[in-house]
Amino acid sequence: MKCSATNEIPANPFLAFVYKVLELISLGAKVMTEVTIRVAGMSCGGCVRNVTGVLKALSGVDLAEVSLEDGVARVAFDPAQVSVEQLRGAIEAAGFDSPT
Ligand SMILES: [Cu+2]
Repeated sequence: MKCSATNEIPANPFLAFVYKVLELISLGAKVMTEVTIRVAGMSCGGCVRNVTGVLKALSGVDLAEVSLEDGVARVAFDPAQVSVEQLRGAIEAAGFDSPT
């Protein structure tokens, strides 16, 4: 005989994960994404502070770490509030290049 229960959380692990994420979102937890963006044109610590500043000024950005040596910015952000394209746009608006 087939079970016809309808109110149970699915046993499928992917669906169980989706339910968990939805539960976290409903509790107010932010889902953060981390990305490494290339930044060209930086030559000193002032440039690093500049890029760090414009990234952190965007709402949705929680963390921005810029490396002059590596020419990259590592950003932790909330994808519901800001996109990678907007992060790159802010870097370019500050006078630097963000090659893909
Ligand atoms: Cu500089």
